[in-house]
Amino acid sequence: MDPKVEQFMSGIKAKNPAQPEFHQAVHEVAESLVPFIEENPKYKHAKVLERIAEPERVIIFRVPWIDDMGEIQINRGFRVEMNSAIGPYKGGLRFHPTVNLGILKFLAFEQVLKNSLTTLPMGGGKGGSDFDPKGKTDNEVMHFCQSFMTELSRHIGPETDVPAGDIGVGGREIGFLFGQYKRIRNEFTGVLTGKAIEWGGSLIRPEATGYGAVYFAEEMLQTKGDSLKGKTCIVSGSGNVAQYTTEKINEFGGKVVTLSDSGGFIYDPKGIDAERLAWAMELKNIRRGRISEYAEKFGCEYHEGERPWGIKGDAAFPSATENEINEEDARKLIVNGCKVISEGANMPSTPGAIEVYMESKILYGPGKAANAGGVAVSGLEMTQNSMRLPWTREEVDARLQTIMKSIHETCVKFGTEKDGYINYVKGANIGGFVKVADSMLAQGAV
Ligand code: NDP
Ligand code: 2IT
Repeated sequence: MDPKVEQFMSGIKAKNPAQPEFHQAVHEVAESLVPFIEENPKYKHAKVLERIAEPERVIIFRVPWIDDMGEIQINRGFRVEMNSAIGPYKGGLRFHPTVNLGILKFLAFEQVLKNSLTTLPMGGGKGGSDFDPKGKTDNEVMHFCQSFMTELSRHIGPETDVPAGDIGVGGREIGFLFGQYKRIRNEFTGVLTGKAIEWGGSLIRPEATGYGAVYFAEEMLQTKGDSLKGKTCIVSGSGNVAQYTTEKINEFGGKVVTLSDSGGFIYDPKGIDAERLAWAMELKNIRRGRISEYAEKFGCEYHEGERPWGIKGDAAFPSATENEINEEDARKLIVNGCKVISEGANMPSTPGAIEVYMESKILYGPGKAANAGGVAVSGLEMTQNSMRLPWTREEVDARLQTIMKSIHETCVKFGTEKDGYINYVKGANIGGFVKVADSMLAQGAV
């Protein structure tokens, strides 16, 4: 390891003990940025790297609520306000039992660079709770969301901090959170994104992360004169990102053969076409069932407790969660002929897996570039809320495509190596950093 990176990381680890995901995210970025900062000493003297690794503010709070049995439950709520150099804090809320401060700091850190890449004026933040929505009734989810927002409402606002969805937070939760914010503050504002279309949401926001990850894959393939048409695709997850990734791959003429959840994965060699996808979406979004039921319904394989990376495919779209592809999985993908990986999830590949991609010189789009379409359309939702004028589907989709192309160009600009290989990790890290860093320099030691 570069001794300068090592020295920087030992400081980060000492200051942020027991936060392995945060260390991992900062390390990946530091490997790209330390050499860049050496060449650009203005950032070094202003300690920009040290500053961006320290949240501007962290809020941790108790979330008490009463379940359907009348029993008091206590969860922990968080909001990490990471960086506001280029706009109000912006980033999702995650409700999942694994949520802790270290996970949210990794996500907020990634979000700062991702949001910068979108070209829109958004700072970075992330929040959530260790609340587990699985097995809870709508009524319990509502009571939890109301209690969570009762505290969070003091810290957010359309010009301050604008949360959205992430794992475990979709349209239902955003509705309950928005309702409580409006009631407490007596303001109808664009304080959250991912709202329903009838009350201030944007068309294409539910689709945006998945669509964007597919647009990004297509951009990467075009650098090789290739496309997704006719390609077999491995998708993990079966939530928001996985669903719309599958929809867009189908539109591009590819074939999706896997979906997964925390129980295992299904392998459908016939392909998850529009009709099967509609069934899976009803299963996941309305009945809130398990992906194993898909295998029962359509008579295909279900691999309990496994992830789909051993299945043969040309393209992979990890769309479930962090560290879901390890080094061994990455090797399996390469051996099976995978040519492109576009990350819908945040940090789904371990450092060992990323090394395998780099050695094999395949097309690898890291999450902060490939999944930025979601937050980009959140930014467009904020614009429409400010104008009080909604755009059509076509208008939003065209802007999303333009943004994904621009992110790709930024990666090419900052990530192309001497031998012509496009290192999208380096490109995204440096490309995202420059705008934030220059803004911090201009704004002084804040
Ligand atoms: P959802 O809650 O809609 O879906 C999450 C999916 O991932 C579910 O299938 C879930 O399975 C699975 N999953 C979650 N945790 C685990 C785990 N620990 N092990 C195995 N499977 C797991 O979330 P999203 O689709 O919104 O988010 C998926 C990923 O995309 C996350 O990494 C998120 O941060 C990222 N992302 C989301 C954006 C958005 O706009 N929503 C934007 C950019 C990135 P199960 O149902 O069993 O829990
Ligand atoms: O990780 C992400 O970019 C998101 N969960 C979306 C954030 C947002 O504000 O739309």
